[in-house]
Amino acid sequence: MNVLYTTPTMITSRSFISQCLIGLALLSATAVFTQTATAETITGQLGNVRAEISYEKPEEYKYKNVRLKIIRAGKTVLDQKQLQENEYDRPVGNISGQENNLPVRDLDGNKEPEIIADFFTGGAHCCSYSLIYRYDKKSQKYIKIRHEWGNGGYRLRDLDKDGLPEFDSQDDRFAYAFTAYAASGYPLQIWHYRQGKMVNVTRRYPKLISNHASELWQTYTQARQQGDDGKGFLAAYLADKYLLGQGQDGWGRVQQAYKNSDRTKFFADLRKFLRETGYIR
Ligand SMILES: [Ca+2]
Ligand SMILES: [Ca+2]
Repeated sequence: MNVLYTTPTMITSRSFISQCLIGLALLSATAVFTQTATAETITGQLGNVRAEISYEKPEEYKYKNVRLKIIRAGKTVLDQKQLQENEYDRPVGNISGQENNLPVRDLDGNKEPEIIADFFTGGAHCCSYSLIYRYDKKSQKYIKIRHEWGNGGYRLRDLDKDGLPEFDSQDDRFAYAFTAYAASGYPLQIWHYRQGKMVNVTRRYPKLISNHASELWQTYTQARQQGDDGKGFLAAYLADKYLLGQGQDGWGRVQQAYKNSDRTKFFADLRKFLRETGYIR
């Protein structure tokens, strides 16, 4: 498949996926030789909170004895066996590949670190997800949520410079929506974590959305030059434009650009899809 169609965001997730496909055994996790030669751990720490995911290397794609431990000031407060929800799910450390460590970060600014355990479910593309653990002071236990990233992933970046990381991602619902995977485009999607929940805060970043929309338009142009109809990129571009409150302007450009014979159906499908996905409100 043609990968020249990728936007910078997609390249990030692609490289993550290829990394997974090349073989998770190559993940630069720390080898621990205490129990068996195949046991590995991924660790992370912030302040006195330390988290460890341990597992045994894949055998017929199954990761064995996948276990998460969270240790506070030397005391183990969580020790969860078979942490992943499916026996084929593989721990990937930091999904973005920026670090090899398990992310232990204060995501919401309450001075208490959260733990992000990322998994990849296998398959050609799909899927990755995060289990995010926060400490509940009342019960003195960790409570987790699961967030799906689909074919892509995320990068932890402090986009608004407030000292707390955002999850810089893309809307995976656009995968295969109008075209093949390789020619799919994705609107920008930014999440943050507050009070134990993931919140979609994309609309708070108009400048980033605007840049993203321009990149999608460029990718659309390149796709057209290479013989693709570019529908996947036009769809994502229009979604970005709706996020900016520029839906009408976006439609104008899309309708001017797309002249293929299925245009009436494409525009109707696109409008319906953008309604269903919440871009058209
Ligand atoms: Ca926190
Ligand atoms: Ca921030």
